[in-house]
Amino acid sequence: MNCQFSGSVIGQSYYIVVRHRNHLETWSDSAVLLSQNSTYDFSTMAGKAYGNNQVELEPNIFAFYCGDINQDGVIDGLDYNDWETDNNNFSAGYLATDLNGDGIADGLDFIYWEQNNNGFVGS
Ligand SMILES: [Ca+2]
Ligand SMILES: [Ca+2]
Repeated sequence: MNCQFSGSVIGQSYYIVVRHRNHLETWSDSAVLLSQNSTYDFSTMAGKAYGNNQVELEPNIFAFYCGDINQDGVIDGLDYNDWETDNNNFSAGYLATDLNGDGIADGLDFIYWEQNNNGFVGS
């Protein structure tokens, strides 16, 4: 993802916050000094996120936790309820319950929710 900043934010430090329709809100580990061409890569280590709150997908490749379908900061049974409704209705499209991004809410998404629910993951 690329973001462009200009004006008074240049030369100032800010936390970077990423919000996604079905992932946990994730903050940078520390404030980042913004310049004309700043970069920040969360994926290089868990510690790039505040509280090391990322999952290691492959050796040394990290990502945000998915499954916070209702965007309340935790992955729990309330998210399951939303997934179950869409799953039972064979819902398809751009859905928060589509955790693997294939356009369908189904059992493949449940696998991601279950893993992060069982890990008591929250922001
Ligand atoms: Ca939630
Ligand atoms: Ca899916």
